[in-house]
Amino acid sequence: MASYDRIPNNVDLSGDKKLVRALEQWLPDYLDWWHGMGPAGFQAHDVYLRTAVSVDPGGWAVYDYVKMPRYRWGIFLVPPEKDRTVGFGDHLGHPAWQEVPGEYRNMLRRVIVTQADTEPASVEQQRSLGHSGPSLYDVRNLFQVNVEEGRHLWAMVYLLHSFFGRDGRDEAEELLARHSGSEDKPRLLNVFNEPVDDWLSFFMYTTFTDRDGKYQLIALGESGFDPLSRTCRFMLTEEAHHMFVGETGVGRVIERACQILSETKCDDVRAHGAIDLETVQRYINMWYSLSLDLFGSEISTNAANYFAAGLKGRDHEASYGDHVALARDYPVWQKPDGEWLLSPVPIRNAMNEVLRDDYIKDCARVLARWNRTIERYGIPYRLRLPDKRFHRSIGLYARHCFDTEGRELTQEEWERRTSEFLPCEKDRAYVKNLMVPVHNLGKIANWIARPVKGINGKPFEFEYVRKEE
Ligand code: BYC
Ligand code: FE
Ligand code: FE
Repeated sequence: MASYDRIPNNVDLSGDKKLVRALEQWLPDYLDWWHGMGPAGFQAHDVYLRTAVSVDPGGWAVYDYVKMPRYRWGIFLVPPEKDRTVGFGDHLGHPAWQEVPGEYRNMLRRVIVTQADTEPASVEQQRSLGHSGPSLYDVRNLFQVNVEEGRHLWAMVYLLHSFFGRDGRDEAEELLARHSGSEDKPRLLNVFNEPVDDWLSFFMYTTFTDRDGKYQLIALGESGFDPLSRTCRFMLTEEAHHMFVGETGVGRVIERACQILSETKCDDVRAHGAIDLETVQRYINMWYSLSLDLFGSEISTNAANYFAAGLKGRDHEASYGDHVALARDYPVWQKPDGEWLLSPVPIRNAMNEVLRDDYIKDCARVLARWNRTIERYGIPYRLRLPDKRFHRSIGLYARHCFDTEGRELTQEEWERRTSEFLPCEKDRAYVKNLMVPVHNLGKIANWIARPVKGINGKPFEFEYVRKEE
């Protein structure tokens, strides 16, 4: 495959002068954004990073020290499938589109822009965390996630530049102009405007919010617009690492609490400088519920239109018997006459809920693994996922209050009991207080257990991040 050095790729960039020109114009703006909004204070450090260099299953990545602004952000799509067809919706069985179908141009642009917007948003949200990393290993993982989210932005900008002409170039600029938490130009989806300013939040975010990314990418990986599908399927290979960082990060916080509980026979974990399981539960409640909002409304004509058009499918669409999905209903909690009931909704309109339910099952598997750690220490505490109606701000439940069991509360009860469910000021202050950097070789903060192994066969003691000579 032809290569073009400045931007590693498998899309024959060197043969497409117009696209190269568009990307080269965008590149300096991207770098300005990365310097201004990317990881603060570590831009000149050497970081032991993996870089995507191809799409071969066994060898897509190389590991080496890199200064982040010089990371080689590449454009990779999984190889095309011969004679691929649209797998669902009204165009089932038609050849997959290699160009944007005119009638769906706006819809597609909107989905791609929404996906794209989350990638730089996450980098902005996490930009200050390097200063308080619990170990060099963790700081390296943070930066790995950050550069890959940067690459995911490249992946979407490639689609905008290649297939949407002038509009696409304007959208690509806007992606660098909106900022997480900004008053006048915020990011598009709510969670991406929340601060992520402590490491427990970072690990929750990479567990729950990146996992929404996984499910949205799976759904877009089914797309009948082939370049989008192929781009998203390659992004998923990187997403696995982000969720590894989250799940093992929270897992090590839990492990540390358990070590203290069993070594000291004292149930005041905070007295020993670690994070108690009750606080972990409240952080789960918060980040899980915020991430559930990212699937959109339970009943959505947008979702029905995306499905009908063949643009956004279900998780493993091929595993379903019926890809037209016109004849079935899907149960959704509704309150038709004063009582919450699972009521049927035509399944196309419930596609957001279908995907959300698959996500919920995946999250439940993560919690089961965390609980196994607690069980191993013989501690009777168990972590749980709250009900899906708890603490929602998008969709049918947004105007109601629920406890974590899904019992409806009055506004007054909710206000009185919030600190039972969600991290309160005291929790946040406590966690924040623990966030002091431990950047000496082989050392780790007291509130988190060591990882079982290092990166790419290196030991935990490896110098994953080092200052320029
Ligand atoms: N916040 O029919 P509805 C990732 C809006 S994460 C604010 O419910 P739809 C990553 C909606 O735009 C994956 N607004 O929604 C993770 C609409 O607005 P308009 C990102 C929201 O369109 C970590 C209105 O409410 N990828 O990759 O079916 C680190 C009613 O719309 C929200 C995608 O999201 C919200 N949460 O579904 C880095 C995939 N939810 O039209 C990266 C692309 C809804 O009234 N996006 N609204 O102005 C989509 O497929 C859909 O846009 C959504 C929403 C699933 C997000
Ligand atoms: Fe991403
Ligand atoms: Fe991610």
